[in-house]
Amino acid sequence: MYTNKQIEIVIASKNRGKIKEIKSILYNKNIRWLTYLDFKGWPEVEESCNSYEENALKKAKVVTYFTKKPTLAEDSGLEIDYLEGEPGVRSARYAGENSTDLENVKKVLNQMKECTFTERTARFRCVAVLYLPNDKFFMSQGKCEGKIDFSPYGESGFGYDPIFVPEGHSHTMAQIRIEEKNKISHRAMALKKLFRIISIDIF
Ligand code: ITT
Repeated sequence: MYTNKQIEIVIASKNRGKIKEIKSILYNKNIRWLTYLDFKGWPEVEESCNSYEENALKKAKVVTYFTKKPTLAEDSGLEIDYLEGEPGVRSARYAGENSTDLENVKKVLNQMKECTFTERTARFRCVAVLYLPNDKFFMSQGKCEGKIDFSPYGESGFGYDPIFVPEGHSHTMAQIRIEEKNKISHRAMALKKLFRIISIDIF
């Protein structure tokens, strides 16, 4: 049911690139987004699971229990065929705990020195979860196919965007505007699906 009241949803992420994209993909005047900046004592969630589903669910549940509010979390990663699916769920920490985006990108390029153009296929995956304080939750997935470039290009986005060329494009994700990325990204696919499923329940 539609009401004029704004609902508050917490984004369970400390990744500023992700937070910016989530707010932009799900822009809706009926939603007031809250983040870790709005709370004291935000819990650290160890992403120890081996699947995007388990990690996303864990982040969403821990933060819902902490904030007592509906919470949106997502777990995402880059899967490179030449690297047998790596970095996958370890994408954020591929070059080590607390590694920077640049260090992760360098490690990927280093591992792919011998890889030919045709073998450079990859995809971003995202699993998104909305968890409610009554323990009901909704989950959805999205992916975006593409190729790994030979060098980094572009300044926008975050993570592996400078080396990921989406299928049908000639530029990396970091060379296109956020509005363009949000039409094709794994995150946009997962979040739009999720909000189609839940809009009836929460509005
Ligand atoms: P939170 O857990 O706090 O949300 P995180 O960065 O640790 O932040 P993940 O564990 O889901 O999030 O790791 C996702 C990583 O995958 C992210 O750090 C990037 O390295 C990569 N990644 C995911 N989506 C991406 C995108 O749209 N563009 C570039 N890299 C992306």
